[in-house]
Amino acid sequence: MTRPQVNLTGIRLGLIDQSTVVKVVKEVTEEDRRRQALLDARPPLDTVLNMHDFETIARTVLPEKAWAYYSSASDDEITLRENRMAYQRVWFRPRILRDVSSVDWSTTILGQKSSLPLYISATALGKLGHPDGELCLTKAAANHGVIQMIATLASCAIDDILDAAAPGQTFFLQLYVNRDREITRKYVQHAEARGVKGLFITVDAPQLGRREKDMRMKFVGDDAGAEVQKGQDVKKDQGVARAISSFIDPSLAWKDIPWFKSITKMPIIIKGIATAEDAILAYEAGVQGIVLSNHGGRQLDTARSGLEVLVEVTAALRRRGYWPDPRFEIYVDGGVRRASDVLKAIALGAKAVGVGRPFLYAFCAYGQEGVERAIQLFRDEFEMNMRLLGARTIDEVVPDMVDAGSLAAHTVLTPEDNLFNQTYQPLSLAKFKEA
Ligand code: 173
Repeated sequence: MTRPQVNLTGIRLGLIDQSTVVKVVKEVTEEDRRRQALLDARPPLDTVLNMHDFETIARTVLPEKAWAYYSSASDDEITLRENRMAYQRVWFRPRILRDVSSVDWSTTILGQKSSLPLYISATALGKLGHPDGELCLTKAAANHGVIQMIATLASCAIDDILDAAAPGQTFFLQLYVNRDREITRKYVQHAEARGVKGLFITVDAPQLGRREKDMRMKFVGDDAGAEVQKGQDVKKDQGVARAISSFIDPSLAWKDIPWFKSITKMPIIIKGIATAEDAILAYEAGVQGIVLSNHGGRQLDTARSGLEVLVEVTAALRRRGYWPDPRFEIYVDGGVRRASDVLKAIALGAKAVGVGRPFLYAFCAYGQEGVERAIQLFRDEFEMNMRLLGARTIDEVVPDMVDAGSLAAHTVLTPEDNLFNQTYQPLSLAKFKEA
């Protein structure tokens, strides 16, 4: 079959005649054998009980380079860990005797149905961890009514992802803005024409954070790179991420927002807001939403957690009379591992949360089935936690159900999160050359 090829640009690059494609048979290496043995020894999927399990299994079975890229965060990885800790500083105030025999945790995100109050957030380079890459997410999301945000730097081409979709399946697009705006325009318009329902413009990466775990693994080129960068010359000595990020435009500014509105009718969401000041500017710019995010701790280290920023943002928007406003949705991402985390964010005003690494690790460890299991585990946790919280619907998850009084106090001691501490891999220091 001949099929059109599309890259970052969304431009059709021409047709490939499959009869001209030379098949290369790869030799099975010692490393391949070692990895296969690890894959064979994975815990049975029904013994995987939470997102931390997926993370630790992924860490064991992934090639070192892939693990380093996915798990790394910037500088001392303080924000990476704070994203998790912030959830521990919010406590529930559950209500009782409310007849919780039936509970419903479905919602809408940008007017689109979602079976859970979360979406699969964008993560790059899925094929470093699984041969099917992001398609594992697509197929699992289709079976469970979950929305997938497609990453600009996905290993799979956007059209391959959309071609694999079930009828009516919902997608959002995460966008890195190219220095060449014509490329961005075509990419965005192509996504819209193919039915993508929301444009999440990433604004927290004018330069990529230094991720030392990743940088210690020199980028050795293979075929799992981002589809969008195929055929381009990339810098290979600074880790995977830096190697492929040079096209991102650091000159992006508020003045560019009207241009995005002029090229698409998709709702526009600004991803990477970290202060009330910028949330106000976003509202005034007339976009449909914001993601309070520090990019999974991968950009400015010691930036605050999205959850903490959420409290500041809703208060500031409310003071101005901007919020609540059904035309402006607020999302949070970073550090979410449990349905209870999601419910805390919702109680504090989030419409939904983004979950990135946990789904990535689920497919690195078990492919599509792993993602389906991860979604099922979230469902089970929603059912239990909503009953115990006394909320029958997502609308009943209200601010009075949480005590966030300690959230901004960064020194409060809480019981340790043992599962997270076991999966978290401390940074390593410089190594001497072998004698
Ligand atoms: O977090 C990332 O790794 C990321 O978003 C990215 C950005 C540019 C190139 C590669 C990855």
